[in-house]
Amino acid sequence: MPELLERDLDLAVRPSDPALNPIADKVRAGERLGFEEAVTLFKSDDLLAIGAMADLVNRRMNGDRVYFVANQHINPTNVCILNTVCVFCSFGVSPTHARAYTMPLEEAFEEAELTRELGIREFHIVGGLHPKLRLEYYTDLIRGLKQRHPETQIKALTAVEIAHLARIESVTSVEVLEALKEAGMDTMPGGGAEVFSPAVRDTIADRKLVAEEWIRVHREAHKLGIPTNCTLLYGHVETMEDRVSHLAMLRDLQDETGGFLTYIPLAYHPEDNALGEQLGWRGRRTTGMDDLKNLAVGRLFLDNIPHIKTHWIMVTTKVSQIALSFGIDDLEGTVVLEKITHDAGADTPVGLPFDEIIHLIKDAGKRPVERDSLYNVIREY
Ligand code: V47
Repeated sequence: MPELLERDLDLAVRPSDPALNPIADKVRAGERLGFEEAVTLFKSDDLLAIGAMADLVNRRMNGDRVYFVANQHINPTNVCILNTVCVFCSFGVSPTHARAYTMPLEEAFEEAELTRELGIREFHIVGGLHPKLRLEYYTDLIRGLKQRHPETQIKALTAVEIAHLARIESVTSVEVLEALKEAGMDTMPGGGAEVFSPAVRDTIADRKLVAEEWIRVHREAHKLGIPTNCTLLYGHVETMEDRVSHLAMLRDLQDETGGFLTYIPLAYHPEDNALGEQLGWRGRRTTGMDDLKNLAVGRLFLDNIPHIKTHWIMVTTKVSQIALSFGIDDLEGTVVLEKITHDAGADTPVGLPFDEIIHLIKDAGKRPVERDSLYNVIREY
């Protein structure tokens, strides 16, 4: 099998961009890529060579398996004290905004109840930084969901939300994580990372949790035995160097803790947010080329993170399906009702039927594997 893979790579990769030749040699040899090499990949237009290299690395790690989870996104509130700070976000609003909502616990339980017959395995819970919702609201939410759906795992709250709760409760982030874990939180999502570069953060999310703090909260979670995900928000003002510095910080933490399950590049959507207006980018989304490149370079650079996920909500189901031949082994799940990207103009569906996910994966020549939040296999198709 490995021999066949090497031969496949030789057939598939004759980089037309000569700058990629030394990188292809390192990929063949299974060597770690450096900062400059990743920048070269981002700057190259030789998408097929980049994709073939990422495909080789992925097949070495995951064979032809493509993971997916039957999940449901629940966003308990869109009220966010950072609503004027995160200029890229269309979801968060002030408490007095006409669109502001905060779910009473019963409403969140009812939303979860609507999908009972769908076999949901993961609730993905994130929301705004509400000035008044206390830690107890979240522990009651998690405990209540676990009682009602003991078979469903809970992926909840970004590092930014954890740090916010620690601040309003005057406790440490470790204490918040411990309380959430005790209530039944299984894993943490990767949101809130955006781009770690201080210059970019100053422009798109001034005064939001800084990079080192985001990393610290994930380190703490990993040490408490809570696996987490990680993300990069690309396609706005960041440079290729900013992207790679960000990935390098994620790779360093993974070397230290091994606690990241998957990396998800997130494609910036410019509608209905101040950044999109400022850049004059209304209607100008990331392109398929950049979407596939971010996914493939993620696979090539993050050699210690076991899975790379394509978020079809942001890049469309068609790009996500093609990504399965560009190094990607995880397709975002059923989702049911997505709000954050749709508030920013996404024209993808808000959720996907289970069968359609299986169809997309099979039609890409891959093996669909239904997983839980921790990548335990539930069923192969
Ligand atoms: O943190 C906000 C991003 C994130 C926009 O861990 C935007 O499995 C694009 O993190 N355009 C939340 N992106 C989503 C997220 C996520 C999604 C799927 C799976 C997982 C996981 C995590 O969405 C935010 C922010 O980075 N976001 N506004 C926008 N206009």
